[in-house]
Amino acid sequence: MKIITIIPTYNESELIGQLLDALFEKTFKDIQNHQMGVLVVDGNSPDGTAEIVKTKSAKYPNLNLIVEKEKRGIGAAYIAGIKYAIEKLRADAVIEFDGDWQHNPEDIKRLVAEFDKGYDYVIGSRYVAGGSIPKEWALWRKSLSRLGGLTAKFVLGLPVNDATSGFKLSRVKNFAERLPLDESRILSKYYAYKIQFLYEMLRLGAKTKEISIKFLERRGGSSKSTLRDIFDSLYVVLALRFRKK
Ligand SMILES: Nc1nc2c(ncn2[C@@H]2O[C@H](COP(=O)(O)OP(=O)(O)OP(=O)(O)O)[C@@H](O)[C@H]2O)c(=O)[nH]1
Ligand SMILES: [Mg+2]
Repeated sequence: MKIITIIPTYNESELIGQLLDALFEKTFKDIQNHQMGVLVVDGNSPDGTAEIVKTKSAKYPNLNLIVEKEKRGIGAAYIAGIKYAIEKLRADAVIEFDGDWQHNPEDIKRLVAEFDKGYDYVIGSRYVAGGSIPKEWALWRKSLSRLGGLTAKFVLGLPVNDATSGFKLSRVKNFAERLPLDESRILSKYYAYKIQFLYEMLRLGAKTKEISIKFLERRGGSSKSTLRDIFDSLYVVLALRFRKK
């Protein structure tokens, strides 16, 4: 099968090169039974992220790049990426993956192993036994992360422990291809699209598995998450809760 890891980037020039090397030269070499590729969706970073990816693509033929006109939000970047992976790259599964090393490339093997067992949706979860969030995070950040996920879980009745994880694998056939991959149909162009997509995947009946991940501290560069993401997440949870079915 063809599995595409989608990495949205905005000003990740410090980190993207070594991340692509780790994926292509280490992780993917251990996955023999699938064709592994990467799609970077860059928000026209002024720091030269896309140029680094272009240079790497000469070395890695399964590395693809989309450069957006401008930074439009991580949700907008992912819908463009998922659509491209399905329509142009003919992916059988897509993996959502951050470009700042907060996700461990080696964990991709564990997600793929669950896909091989027949799961449609594999969630890298920070809040199951063996999972963790960065110990360096301030208490307010730890609390917000936990509280946000729990609010989504209980208000929407989601049977998962980490409703806002950014690291997951989705089967395309019958599932990712049926997501609202259109900017007019997503409730948020920012981080909160994750809650909507989780909700939709479960509604589609995806056979779901959560596996533990250690969510690491950013290795460099700077965070793009803002206070707006908190209100936006609350809006998405309520909009889904009160939406006419
Ligand atoms: N193309 C694109 N990529 C984005 C955008 N916003 C964030 N990203 C990328 O999406 C990934 C996750 O964003 P982060 O800023 O790390 O968000 P976060 O992990 O919630 O926050 P930190 O824990 O502080 O890193 C990173 O690779 C970012 O570069 C955007 O608007 N457009
Ligand atoms: Mg991050």
